[in-house]
Amino acid sequence: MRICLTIRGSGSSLGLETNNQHTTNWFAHFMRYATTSARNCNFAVRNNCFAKRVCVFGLSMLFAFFANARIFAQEPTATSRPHILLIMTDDMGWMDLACQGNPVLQTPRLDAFAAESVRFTNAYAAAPVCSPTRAALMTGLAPARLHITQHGADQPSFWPDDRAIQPPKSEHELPLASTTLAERLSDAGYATGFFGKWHLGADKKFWPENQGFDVNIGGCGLGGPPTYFDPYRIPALPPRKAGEYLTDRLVDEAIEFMRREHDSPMFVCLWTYNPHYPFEAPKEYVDPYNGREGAGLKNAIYGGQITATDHAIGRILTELEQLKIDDETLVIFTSDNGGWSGATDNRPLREGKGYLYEGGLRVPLMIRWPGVTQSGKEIATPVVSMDLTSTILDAAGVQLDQSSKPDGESLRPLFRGEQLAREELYFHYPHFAFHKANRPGAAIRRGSFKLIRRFDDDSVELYDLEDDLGESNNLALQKPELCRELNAALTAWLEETGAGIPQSLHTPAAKK
Ligand SMILES: [Ca+2]
Repeated sequence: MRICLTIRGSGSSLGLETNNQHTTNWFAHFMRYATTSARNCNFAVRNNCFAKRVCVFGLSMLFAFFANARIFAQEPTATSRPHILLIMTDDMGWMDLACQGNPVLQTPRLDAFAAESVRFTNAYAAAPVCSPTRAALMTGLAPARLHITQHGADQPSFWPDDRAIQPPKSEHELPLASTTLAERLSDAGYATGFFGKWHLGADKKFWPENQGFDVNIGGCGLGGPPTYFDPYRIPALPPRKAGEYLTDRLVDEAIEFMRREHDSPMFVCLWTYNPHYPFEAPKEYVDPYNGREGAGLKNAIYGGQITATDHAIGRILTELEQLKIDDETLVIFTSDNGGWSGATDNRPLREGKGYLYEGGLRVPLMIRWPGVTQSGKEIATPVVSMDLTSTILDAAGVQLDQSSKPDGESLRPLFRGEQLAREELYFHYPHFAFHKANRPGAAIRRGSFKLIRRFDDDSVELYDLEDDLGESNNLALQKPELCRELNAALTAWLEETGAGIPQSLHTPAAKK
């Protein structure tokens, strides 16, 4: 009989070969003890995997000597499964962190995390508004394919009276028939916990506990919290302590889950309500920003929300260290769409939430995957929310069947210095946002070029983001051939995904 035990985080395994079942059972018990002892040892460099391996190997050899069995060592395997901590903020803009270049906002914990991570400089949300990105990340499928393309239920109050087109119907509930990331990881043996904003169905039957999560704290149909202070009036979050701040509470709950479950693989989704409207933050976080409004800060309370969020996320990252699982946890940090221009300064990007310009789509993304990512590295390859789904499944060793056809790719090749297979990213937002100021459209990015098509008049805009990050110089007239090529690719993608397209209201029938 041959058994082997993996030292999580190091990716290494030690094993034993014997014909004696009794010896095998004792070895399993012994190795669990040895591994725990090694993890708890106070090495000079606590996360020194080599030291852990030496310690476990020494103890194992001792056992083998007495048990008269043969010990073997195994090289790191692709089946080592990390814990997964997926943090997604709500409406945090691309420029809303100091490490992203914001000159005012104080985000020391996320800046430190960025320094230990790979930072993606061309990361995109699947959509410029909430729910579609959430659905995309949870399924690995593009919002256009899911027909979940609007922030919650679309409604007449979002439609300008003088509109030339009528937006298509958008689903706003993630169907129970969808196979979610949580369901796939749960099937693979992960404990699954959801903490925060869900926004994928008002009816309880669509909430996280019915979409693959063992635990749901705060996830419901709400797109924003009625208030950030307890009592929150959030259906899936009972009051606890009057005046407590929402993000602190969610992190407390996530930490409690981690303390309980970390002996086996965990999938922890912390999807903060912050820094989405309403503007509310503890005074101690707001005070440093009072009077500092200007470039990089429109609103002192919003600044307080960002720093409060940074502080809370810092606590969960510290907890990984205290549980001694930071070197065996894949941590991903991102946002669900660009910053809302009413709250934050997205410059140098154009516009914000609800637009297909970079301000609406581009988001922070940092990934720390011990043994896989290099600290402090930056990657400029354009990536999108669905890639995170594929990356997580890759890390967990979950194989997708052919029928799943994910719209993302695992980012692991990029960490090895290789390229992704695809050449384009596509976006589809055929709606008017809550602010009604955008034009419904779709977009394609290939290389440094981005083409946006407007559904109201079928016009296109073309930008070279390498030279023109602010999308101020429309090259459509100068590069008609490239426009035709990108527009044709966009048409083919919209057809392939079965995307819902707005209808013209200027037909003879409609004019009557
Ligand atoms: Ca959002």
